[in-house]
Amino acid sequence: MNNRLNNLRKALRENGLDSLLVTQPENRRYLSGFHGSAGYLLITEKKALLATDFRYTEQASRQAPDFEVVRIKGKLSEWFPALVAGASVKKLGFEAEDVSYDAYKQFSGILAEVEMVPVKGMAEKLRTVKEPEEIEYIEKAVAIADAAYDKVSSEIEAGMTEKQVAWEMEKSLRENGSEAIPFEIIVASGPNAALPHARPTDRVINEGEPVVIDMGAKYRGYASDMTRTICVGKPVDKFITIYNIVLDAQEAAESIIKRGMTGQQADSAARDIIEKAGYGEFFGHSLGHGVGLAEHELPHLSPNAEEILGDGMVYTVEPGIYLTGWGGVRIEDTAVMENGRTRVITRARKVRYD
Ligand SMILES: [Mn+2]
Repeated sequence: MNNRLNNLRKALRENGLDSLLVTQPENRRYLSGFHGSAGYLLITEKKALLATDFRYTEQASRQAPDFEVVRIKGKLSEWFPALVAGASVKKLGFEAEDVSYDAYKQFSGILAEVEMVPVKGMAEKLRTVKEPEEIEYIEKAVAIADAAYDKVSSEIEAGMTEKQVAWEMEKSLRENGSEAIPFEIIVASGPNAALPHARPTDRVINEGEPVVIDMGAKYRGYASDMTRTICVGKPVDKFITIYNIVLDAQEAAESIIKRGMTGQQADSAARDIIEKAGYGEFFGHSLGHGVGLAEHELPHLSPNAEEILGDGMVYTVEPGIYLTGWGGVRIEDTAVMENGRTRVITRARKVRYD
């Protein structure tokens, strides 16, 4: 935990700041250990303060031993100036992507001698490289989703609705130990499968058509993310053709993506195959994203991502092809970079057609 604070202080120095106000929930948890849903971290070279209200002060003291817990009450204008003044802050970074315009006005209007400096991605970048314990938690979240998927997918029949399948998956995630549902489960059948982020509907699943199922579990705060595309009954030829292109692209990417590549190069590893097969324009999203305390985080594996991939990063590999009016195929694994290579964590059943 101390290591995380040290790394953040190093980033502050590199950015010419003497302090950071952390408001983003996952960053707050990552840096302090505090799980509560409300609170502010004020981190300086010497101090680590966690300001939270009555509901959370006891929890904060237990979960964030490296932080001094400050109980706050009432309006921001009543407690924020004292908090900042007590920490002898001059150049205070704030998380520009998290602080609302209204909150910013309140923060910046309070103390004339404190300069508020917007920062982007400072704690997020630290979160990109996982510690062994974090990888363990993600592996557990992956295993929970794998078990739920393997059980429920074997019970899917024509005539069930998307919503019914999604609910069975949700129950099974919980039964297998998921502490929350990190994002709404996608079950998209037939033409609905052409929408990458479809919501489950009352549509009845028919034989021969694609069914995209995208789901994840949560364990000790860490998420997993996976997608499988299946077909009830005998698939039409078109399904097999599209499916095999997507699977080839995914397997190629999983063997090609290595330490030192940019997110863009990683993305190309799959995109090149889909483009060569003539479906490039139907793969309209990026190949993958980081997974951790948030189900979508850094790094990006996308056509314009310049960040370099390295050991300890956890990311999804999820190529897809979407054809309006027909449907779509997406196959997604969660993976970790280890010893310079991509190690796939997801083990949920994956259909293969020869
Ligand atoms: Mn994903």
